[in-house]
Amino acid sequence: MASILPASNKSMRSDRNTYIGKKFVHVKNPHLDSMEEDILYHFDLGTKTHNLPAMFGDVKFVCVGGSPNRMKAFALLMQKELGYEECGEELEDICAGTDRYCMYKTGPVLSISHGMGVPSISIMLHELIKLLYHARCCDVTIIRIGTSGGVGIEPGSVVITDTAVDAFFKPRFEQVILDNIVTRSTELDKDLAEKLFKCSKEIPNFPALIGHTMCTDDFYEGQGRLDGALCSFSREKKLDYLKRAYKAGVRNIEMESTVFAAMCRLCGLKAAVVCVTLLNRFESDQINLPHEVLVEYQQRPQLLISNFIKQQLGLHRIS
Ligand code: R2B
Ligand code: URA
Repeated sequence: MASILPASNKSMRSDRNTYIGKKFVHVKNPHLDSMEEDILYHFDLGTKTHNLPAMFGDVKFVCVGGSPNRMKAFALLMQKELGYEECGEELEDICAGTDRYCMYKTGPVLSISHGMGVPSISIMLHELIKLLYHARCCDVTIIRIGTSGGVGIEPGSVVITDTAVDAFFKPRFEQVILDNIVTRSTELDKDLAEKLFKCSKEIPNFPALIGHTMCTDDFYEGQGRLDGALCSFSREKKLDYLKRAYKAGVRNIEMESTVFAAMCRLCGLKAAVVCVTLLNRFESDQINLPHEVLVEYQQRPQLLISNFIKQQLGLHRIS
């Protein structure tokens, strides 16, 4: 597939994916170059049917989150905050041709849903990274905004992840490829996490902290819950596990951060994870917040990221 880097001008490149100081989103798949067309099946987009550079070439921020409604709400918020609403611009789901994921674009900000769990976000990320690559995007920041269970912290706290860890508290993502296990690093961009934390301090009464986020493959037994259809351990064993997680630096638990960190890191995207906690897992397993409280909590990561994006675009106003 065509490269935009002039082959002759090697002096301007510091490595294959950087050109005149710009960091391009890249793929690590030699087979893609020999494909005539790339169909991004779960987005209902493709390189022959859509002009991806024209549609997405200006994207600088990508926000992803589990629920389609929440990602639409985030897109509406960005539309308002970036002044696109006043221009009368309609918000349309770019992936309307499929009901797997939703996608909205407001100027340089893309908002996409990813569903629940590693397999769902992983499929979305493969296609998103290829989309950004085909569109020749550079200097892209990607942020997962979501919900989580807190470990030893007040419900409603927003955790900015420094490192995503697996259920053994290790900073790794294990991908089964053919019949091998390939282990990938889950380190996130520390500078971005610090910038987000600094930004959170500018919002009045905004409870935020930096900590490790544990990613599991299940919401119930996989997160040490006693209230699933199956449970094979005692309350004592559950509490012992959560205490060890806390001691290892874990402050919240969710279901996508390790694969998100691993894939974005390998493909040149600056990545962050920002999740609100809906409960303190030392206290309960069930989420029993009143609806209005749940809605307000879920808006917290959105508020932080919209302020951060405005700040980065030089439109800073805390709201
Ligand atoms: C957080 O919340 C979802 C489970 O309720 C899951 O997608 C996650 O990571
Ligand atoms: N999401 C999770 O994965 N776990 C929780 O406890 C709450 C939300």
